[in-house]
Order: sequence, then structure tokens, then C-alpha cells
Amino acid sequence: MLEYIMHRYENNPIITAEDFPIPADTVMNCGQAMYGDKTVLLVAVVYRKKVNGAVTGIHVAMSDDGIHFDINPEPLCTHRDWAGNVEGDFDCWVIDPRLTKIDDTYYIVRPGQGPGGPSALLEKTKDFKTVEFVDCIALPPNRVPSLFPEKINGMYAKLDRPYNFGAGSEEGAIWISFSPDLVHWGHYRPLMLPFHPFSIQKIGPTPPVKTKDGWLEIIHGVWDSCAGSRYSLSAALLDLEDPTKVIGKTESWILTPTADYERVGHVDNVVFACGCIPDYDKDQLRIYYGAADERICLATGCLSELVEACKKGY
Ligand code: BMA
Repeated sequence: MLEYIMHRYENNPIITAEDFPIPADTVMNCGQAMYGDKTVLLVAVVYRKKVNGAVTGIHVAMSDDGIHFDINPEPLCTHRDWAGNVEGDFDCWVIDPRLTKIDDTYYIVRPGQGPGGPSALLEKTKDFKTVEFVDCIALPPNRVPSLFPEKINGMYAKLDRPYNFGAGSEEGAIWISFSPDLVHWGHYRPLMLPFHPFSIQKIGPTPPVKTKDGWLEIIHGVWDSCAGSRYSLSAALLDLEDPTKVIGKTESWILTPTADYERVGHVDNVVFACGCIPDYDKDQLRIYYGAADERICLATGCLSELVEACKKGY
């Protein structure tokens, strides 16, 4: 099992379909944050039987120790009729939540999967019991933009992931945009393209975390081969004052599917992150990641080592 910077928790996986309090087919990826002194995960699940007519939902899982989680049987985020009278389902696959705390509110960005690809739906909660719809904040196809946790130079900021459906190929890059109010976005700039040898086809963002050296950004990258895709994780560092500038990035992956539970599952060869949780006192970063689209696992790394690796381009 290959490891570089991020180290797998020895008793992975942390959450599987068997752990779910309602019939689950497969457990996908999760948003993550601290809620007081508890670790909160927003876990996307594909149901074995539809729940309120929906095939997927996002459930809150809370933990005191970051290892053992209580999962709410009721979904927090579920299919939403938000698109008006136009024909078509614009929220048919509720997955991949990005979670960002801004001031005292937790913001969830998730794909509004529908005709034309995923748009981005913004919801918010303060208690992880009820959720309020804010708005649709990106046109399709823009797969799960990720919000920064604070305003930068007076503006909210988000990382976008526009992509094209080419004939036989898909490409996706990370862009950045800004907003005065989290609803109206503009000042779009390209930030990063897929880069070898980490990724060939697509890269995608997670909510950045602040360090004294820059915004640390965990990204996923896709490598397609004749045998299928491989999803790995990598990291980049953005300038604190001007996040349109990439200060550095790890050229290599920091986690790639080499454990059995990452290599074989609902979708083989996938490690996929929707976020990460820094612990500044311990100089540690936790990533709760989806393994093979079937289970949630945990990997832990040294925060300052990760920042150094980005700066040096390891
Ligand atoms: C991406 C997303 C993720 C998934 C990954 C691998 O496009 O759909 O939810 O984990 O593919 O299947």
C-alpha cells in the first residue's frame, strides 16, 4: 500500500452501507467540518429503497472522537424542486456536498444534477437539523464549487469546476470567482488545469483551509486509461491576499487508490474528497474521503509538511 504525506487510519473504513440506520446501497463521499468540539460529516448515500421518492440523500453523521459516528436516519439534504416549471428534474442525484463554515453559518454546496449537467445549489444550516435553500450559484456544467471560509478583500470567494463533455473525453479545470453576497458571482478567472503526472483529464476543488502560508486546497484529479479512471488526491497553496495566484502545488498525488478498499468497490480505483479538517494545535489535517464510491475512510497528515510539499512542488 503506497503512502505519501497522508496516512490511512488503520481500521478503515469508518462508515459503510452496513453502518447506515436505513437501507443503503452504497455510501459515497462526504462534506466535513468541526461543529463545536464534534466532527460532523455530511454523508451522501445511495438508498436501497427510495426515500420520499429520492434515490440519494445527504445525512448528518456526528462524532466525539472522529472515528465513531452517529448517523441521522433522516436526510438533511434531499431532492429539491427549485427550478420552476421547466420540464426535467434538476436535482436528481444528491451527492458530493462541500461544507464551509462562514461566521456562525454552515454553507453546503451540492450539485443540482439535471439536463445540461450539474449546476450548484447553495443551502445553509446552523444546527445540522434543518437546512434552508439559498440559491443556485453556478450554471451547468459546474461540478460542486467550493466556498472559502471568509471574505477576501471584502468579497466572498469560491472555486469552480466548469467542464466540457467532449466527444469521448471529459476535461475539467478549477476556476475562481467572487461575490458580494454569496448569490451573485463574477470576476471569473482560470486557476489550475489538470497537471501530470497527478491527473490527465480533470481536477476538482474542495473548500480551502487557511494556513499562515496560504490557502491550502485539497483537489481530486482523474487519470483515464484503457482500464478506466483513477481518482487521486493532491494539494495546492493559494496566496492568502490574492487567491487567484497559485503559490505552489504537489506535483504528485498525496493519496491514490492502492488499498483494497479503494481499489475495489462500486466504482473501482477511487479516492475522492469533498473537504478536509485542519487541527492547528496538533499540526494535523484529516481527510474523510470516499473510497471506491462505497465507503468513507480517514487519512491523516501533517499540515506543515503538506504546505511545504506544495511550496516545493513535491
Ligand atoms: C465523480 C463524482 C464523485 C465520484 C467520482 C468517482 O464524477 O461523481 O461523486 O466519487 O466521480 O466515481
